[in-house]
Amino acid sequence: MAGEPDIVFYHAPQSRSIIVQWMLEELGQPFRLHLLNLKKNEHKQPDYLAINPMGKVPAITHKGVAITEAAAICCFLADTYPESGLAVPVGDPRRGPYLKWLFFSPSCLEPGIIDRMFSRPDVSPSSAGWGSFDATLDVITRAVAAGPYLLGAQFTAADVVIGSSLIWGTMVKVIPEWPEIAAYARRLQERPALQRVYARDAELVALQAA
Ligand SMILES: N[C@@H](CCC(=O)N[C@@H](CS)C(=O)NCC(=O)O)C(=O)O
Repeated sequence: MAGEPDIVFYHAPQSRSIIVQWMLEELGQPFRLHLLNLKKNEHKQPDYLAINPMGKVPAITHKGVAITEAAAICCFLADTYPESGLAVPVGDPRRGPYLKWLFFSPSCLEPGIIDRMFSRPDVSPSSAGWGSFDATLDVITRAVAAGPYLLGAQFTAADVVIGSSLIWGTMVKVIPEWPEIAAYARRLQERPALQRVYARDAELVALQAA
């Protein structure tokens, strides 16, 4: 009988943890799903706070070690399972740009989206690490214009991370439908793994509502 998988995934449907759900689906490694109901505050209970003291999803444990922050989890999984082809390995000249994109989403793209979503006034572009929302989008637009993916022909964990923020930002109508970004998002949404994730997440929403 198979034992506990190495990966346990702490997930709440319709949340940022869909980033890791997508990553896991692309990865194809077995994992145990631990569902959290945000409406019931299950993510603020002591047993989960021991895994993520921020009381946020996503989180995973890998062989019992807790890892949080969506981009870090995706980076970790891609490196830990190199046979998936989702990482750019150390030593490859594209490793630096790959890491840049992994960090760019939580440090530049997301803060810009949140600013716009909550109509926060722009702070000084030279003080804000993300410069401005428009500058961030412009950089991404130029990167995906050549495509098909951020690193060219290879789909990587960086596409999961940046792509998730772009798709979410477009859904909440913060990201404008610029043709390059819309085409990139469409390419990502055509991936069978992401389509399976959408279907599965809808089932999980229904399960939690029941
Ligand atoms: N920086 C975190 C953000 C995680 C995050 O904000 N998750 C939201 C879900 S979209 C959450 O757990 N919210 C519930 C809460 O804070 O109570 C990451 O990238 O993983």
